[in-house]
Amino acid sequence: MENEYFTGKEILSQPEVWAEVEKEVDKVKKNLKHLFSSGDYNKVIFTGCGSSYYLAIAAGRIFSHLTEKNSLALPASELLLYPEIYLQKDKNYLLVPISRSGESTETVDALRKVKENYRAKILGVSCYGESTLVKNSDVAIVLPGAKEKSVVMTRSFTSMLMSLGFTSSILADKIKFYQEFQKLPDLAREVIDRYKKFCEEAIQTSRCDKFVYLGSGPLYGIACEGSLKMKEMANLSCEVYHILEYIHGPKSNADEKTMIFLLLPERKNEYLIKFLKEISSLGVQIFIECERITLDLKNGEKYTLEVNSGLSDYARGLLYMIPLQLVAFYNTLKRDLNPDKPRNLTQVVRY
Ligand code: F1P
Repeated sequence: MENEYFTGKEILSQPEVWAEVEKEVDKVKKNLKHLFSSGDYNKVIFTGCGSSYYLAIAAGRIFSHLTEKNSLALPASELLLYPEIYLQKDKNYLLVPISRSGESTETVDALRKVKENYRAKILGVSCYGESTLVKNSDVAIVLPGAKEKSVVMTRSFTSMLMSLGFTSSILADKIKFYQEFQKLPDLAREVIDRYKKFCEEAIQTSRCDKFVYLGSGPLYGIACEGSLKMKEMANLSCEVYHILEYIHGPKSNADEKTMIFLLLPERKNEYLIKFLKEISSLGVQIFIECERITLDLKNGEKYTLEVNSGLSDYARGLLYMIPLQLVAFYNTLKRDLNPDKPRNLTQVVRY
């Protein structure tokens, strides 16, 4: 069934496509190191639109943790509408514009404007080597193997994020993290083999029509992207929050038709344990993604997906992404919609 749609094939192709990412990063490794060491950057700004903005959020958090450098993730439109909030004339910036097409209007315009008006170097990330974004970058990571026929981004999102995971590990000189990203293609295969059917059944058996995505730290961008897949393909309204924010108001909307995707970090944290107890009492269905469920977290949750990866939260988020893409895909089919033909959307948004 997945193979009848470009989107399905592209989701399932991720293990093979991810396996090529390291080589593409390797091609520009020297240039990346030079770009990073040659500028005394006050701030690194990750930017993009839509999925690529959510990617910027996830990548920025990985980058800051690994390199211990300041970073900021912004929708490209913020740099066009309010540059004065984020940029100063006497500071040095490394701008990291991210775009599958390399042609989204705000991303390309923001890149040009920042370059013209501020002291900035550009590290572009795209799937298209001939794109405007790549042509205007000082150094670019290009992932042609992650291009897609589908309108919605799946493997391009994960592959570009992975390339920035490798990049952050290289710039921080942290081999342990580099090795974590190397393990991802094989682990992705295992997650798909173990959980494809599980995701399909979770959607088939549920009566939920409200979807909430909760993730913190490096997993927040992943939660945002999970919710965007459900919106774009299945045309459902979704909410997304940093985990504990959910109890500060949004929980008032929770009922038996609410499914909460909880992207658990691997840290034993008293707040998370209390949180899980509280949401378990709301009558919602909980879909947990975690490294391995610990006893005190077994609280009557309905679906528990353990990736069992041995990775830190920073690399593991990529494994959490695949099931979120799958549940959105299956819910689209359940609603008799075509995942390859999302309403009102085109592959590239230009205006
Ligand atoms: C980003 C984007 C996607 C969206 C749609 C249109 O494009 O807005 O998030 O799903 O496909 O394009 P890009 O800048 O990464 O090419």
